Amino acid sequence: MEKPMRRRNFLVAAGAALLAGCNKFAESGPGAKLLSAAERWHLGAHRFLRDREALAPEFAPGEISPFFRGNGTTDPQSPAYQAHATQGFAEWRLAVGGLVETPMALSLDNIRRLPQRTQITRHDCVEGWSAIGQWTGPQLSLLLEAAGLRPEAKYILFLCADELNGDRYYESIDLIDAFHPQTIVAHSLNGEPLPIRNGAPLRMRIERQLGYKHAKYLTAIMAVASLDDIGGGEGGYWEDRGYQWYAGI
Ligand SMILES: Nc1nc2c(c(=O)[nH]1)N[C@H]1C(S)=C(S)[C@@H](COP(=O)(O)O)O[C@H]1N2
Ligand SMILES: [Mo]
Repeated sequence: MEKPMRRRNFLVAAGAALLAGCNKFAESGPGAKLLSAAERWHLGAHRFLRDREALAPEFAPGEISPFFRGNGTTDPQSPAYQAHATQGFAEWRLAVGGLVETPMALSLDNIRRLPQRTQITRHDCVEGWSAIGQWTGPQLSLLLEAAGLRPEAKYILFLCADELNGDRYYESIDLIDAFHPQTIVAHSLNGEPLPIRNGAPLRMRIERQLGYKHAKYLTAIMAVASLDDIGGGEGGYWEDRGYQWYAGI
């Protein structure tokens, strides 16, 4: 299982071993050059991870937008989704599967009983609007740890209940974002169950990335080794239409 922490520890250990082992060698001319290259590599890798792990800004309750608009799908039309909505999503299940040791199917109740994180963040859509909302749900890392990622897992795929222009919406992220503390499976917006407009009953919050990464109407979380054979192969509904896969902000 490759978690950012472990990976960072590995980098730190590898860097330290390199530096310790190279000390003598470093006294000579070409050694010094090698060492400084290794040192630069180590610092660069460390800086990269520190940046990817940084938190998105969080806001005060008074800054919450009075209305959090909906975008893209705002009312999935499939009979199955409509039936779930009529039942207040009592039968909704979130599958956690793919390259995991223990596949799971979680009810909303299961999800609400896990340790929760609440965060007030700003959502930025590429279409040129932003909104601040308070989101609550378990960290994705918790679900992935419970399911147990297999070593081949490289990406986390999010499957959704809605179609846009005849294609199923989906998204994906790497393991650094998957284990980021602000990456949560949200069931509430501003202290209330998610409105249908904003992704009921579950949607992702991936706070270091743009709005289209935040999959709504979430039905499954899958660990995969490659994105090539999924959808159009680019890792997401909008990515298949030319958007960047890594939409960092
Ligand atoms: N399933 C699904 N997720 C989705 C979309 C969508 O159409 N379907 N639109 C995306 C886009 S472009 C944005 S900006 C946000 C909008 O979230 P909101 O409806 O809560 O404002 O959801 C994202 N996630
Ligand atoms: Mo968006």
